Amino acid sequence: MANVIVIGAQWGDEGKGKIVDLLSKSADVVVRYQGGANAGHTVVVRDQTFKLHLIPSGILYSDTECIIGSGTAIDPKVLIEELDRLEALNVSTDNLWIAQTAHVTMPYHRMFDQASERSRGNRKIGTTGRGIGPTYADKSERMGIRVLDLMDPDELREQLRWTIASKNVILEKLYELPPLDAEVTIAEYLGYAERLRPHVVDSSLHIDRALRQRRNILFEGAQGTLLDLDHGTYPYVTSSNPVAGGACVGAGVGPTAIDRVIGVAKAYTTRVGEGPFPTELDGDIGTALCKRGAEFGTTTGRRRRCGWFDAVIGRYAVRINGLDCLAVTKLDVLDTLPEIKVCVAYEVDGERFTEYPTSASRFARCKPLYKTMPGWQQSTASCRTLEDLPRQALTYLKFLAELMKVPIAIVSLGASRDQTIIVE
Ligand code: 2SA
Ligand code: MG
Repeated sequence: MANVIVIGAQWGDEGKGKIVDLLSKSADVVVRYQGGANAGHTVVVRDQTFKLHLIPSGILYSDTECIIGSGTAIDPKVLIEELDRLEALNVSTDNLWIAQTAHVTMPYHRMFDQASERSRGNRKIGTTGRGIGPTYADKSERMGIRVLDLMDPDELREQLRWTIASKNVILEKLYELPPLDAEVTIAEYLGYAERLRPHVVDSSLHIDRALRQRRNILFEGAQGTLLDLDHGTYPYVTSSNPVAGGACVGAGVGPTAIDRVIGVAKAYTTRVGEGPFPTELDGDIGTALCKRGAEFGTTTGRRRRCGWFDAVIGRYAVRINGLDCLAVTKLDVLDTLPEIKVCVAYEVDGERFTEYPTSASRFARCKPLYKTMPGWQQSTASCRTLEDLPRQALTYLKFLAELMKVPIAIVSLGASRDQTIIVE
């Protein structure tokens, strides 16, 4: 197993949660390295389904340590709700650690996120409204509240009095919203601090000890490559770095610590929020994929846009993340289709090209060029080896691997742990 990064190779929701869950069995430590309460995956614990936003799903294995790393944006309220839920189900949270250098999402971040989206009109990003962008903006602006500030009552009071006074000007003057009461917010967050205090650590030191003990570490990305702040479809991106390189920064480890990078991609493509999406399907097939794939946001319940597999962005994800291999998920969602298309190149202004264009406006004008393949029109849900797959399904997978020039290591055919093919 060694030290592995798991990233999303598309626009998020690739099914990383399931792959991380599978790999967590052999991991000693699972580290979330970016993002915040915008992420979401559904887990089933003792017949109860619920949603995790911040806590790695490794928490369900009693021996696995889980770390919410330095590069994350932590909403204490959401985190405490998750802790309470887990504890109510007798899942121990003793092994959960929170980086003291992670940034804290405050009420004004959520208010700014939502107000800014409203004021953007048709230029809105389609954010989750969880305050992610403003939290990272304050981090860059060097006026963020970090977990270690939250743990120091005097420091927190001083910082928040000053910060809220300046945020209130924007709330009132720019967004015509009521100001926040600094003392009320301070009291609320001091309460959260006491609940979280036992979990707060120097996370990079914690991870370094695990590295020296040669324990297996899994770095879990949230969102996906095309939502990366630097390498995604800017400005329609999130405000952190989901790409593999983000794992080193967000966890506080050097690149030499990493042994393997696994990209997770759906057998088709989805995107939630605004922004260009060349292979999007507006008609019946898109609706069918959405229905069969239950494509609704875990955090917001928004309908995800659906489309064909895009090998151009797939190749881009291989390049940006240095992928060693791929996990292809939700292959079973394609089971009923008579034919399946794969985007192999784009066309813009009559010109064909095979690399992802870095200009957003050019990307928005890309027309997908497809190769059409026959469907298999039978259920793959119970396949457990590549040999069990219908011939057309195997051909489809081989074609994806060939286009992206990476081997496929895992194929997922349903939500449950056993609906998986591990390629030897
Ligand atoms: P934000 O809230 O500032 O990060 O939004 C910026 C863009 O990033 C997208 N984004 C996501 N895309 C897919 N899945 C995400 N998590 C939830 C889920 C989303 C949900 O697992 O389903 O419930 O709606 C996620 N988080 C952020 C977002 O759509 C914007 O395009
Ligand atoms: Mg998700």
